Amino acid sequence: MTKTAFITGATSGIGKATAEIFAKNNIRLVVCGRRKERLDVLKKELSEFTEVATLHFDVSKRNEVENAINSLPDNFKKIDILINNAGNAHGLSSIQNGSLDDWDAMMDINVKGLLYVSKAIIPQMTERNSGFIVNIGSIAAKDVYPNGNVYCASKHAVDALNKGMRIDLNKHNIRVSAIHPGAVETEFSDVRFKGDTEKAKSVYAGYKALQAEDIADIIYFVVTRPYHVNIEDLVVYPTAQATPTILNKD
Ligand code: NDP
Ligand code: 8X3
Repeated sequence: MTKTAFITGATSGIGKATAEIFAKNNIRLVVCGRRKERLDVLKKELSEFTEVATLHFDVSKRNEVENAINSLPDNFKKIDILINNAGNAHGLSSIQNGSLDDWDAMMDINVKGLLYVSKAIIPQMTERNSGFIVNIGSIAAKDVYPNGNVYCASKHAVDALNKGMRIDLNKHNIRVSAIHPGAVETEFSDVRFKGDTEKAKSVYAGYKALQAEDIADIIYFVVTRPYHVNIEDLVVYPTAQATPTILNKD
């Protein structure tokens, strides 16, 4: 039977690439993000492969999340696969110089946003005793690097929530997986450096970073294993990167 996936952060990067590979493999889609015009274009592109619904909302706004998910048309209400991907780093500063607004954004979006979306979708999965949740963490969930403090804390929280979900949902036959990428060349650094494109570009200069499609391939692999197989936790680096701070650049 055709599955339906709900992907947060589908307007760009990893989420968009995941929507593309899912669509080409006949998975129905609910694609989400704040930028409605991008969702509309994506829907147009992917509708030749599968049925697509769009939802634009800010994951950090509890009411927006609830209202958007409640507004799904009946034929899209049953979600088989939830990809908790929306998130970003905001700033890269020492703990003594960091901005409270950046800290709020990271905790509100990366942690509370993931919780709000999960809370709106998990009950229908527990009721059916089936479902699949993929949480997008980061190497920042496994390690801490200079000036990464609050972003790393937000992703460590995602790692803990991933484990907590797996434990609590185990008796409901719901699979829970986390993917933890190293450097992926997306809009991530544009957001981290607030539109300073030169600085953002320099993050991916001098080596071959992971591409959004590399992570999307892995997500598709994870969600298409036989039912008895759950890939719990997967860390993936570009070959040139050994740790968050050791990069073999030209
Ligand atoms: P992008 O900046 O390209 O994409 C981020 C996505 O998240 C966009 O679709 C954006 O949509 C969405 N998003 C951000 N904030 C909100 C919000 N408040 N409400 C709803 N949607 C939001 O980055 P990536 O694709 O790289 O990032 C995807 C995930 O991967 C993130 O969780 C990130 O932390 C993680 N990651 C990224 C790595 C990298 O090096 N790029 C490495 C490891 C993990 P919109 O702006 O339209 O709302
Ligand atoms: C994104 C990778 O190293 O910038 O999560 O934290 S890193």
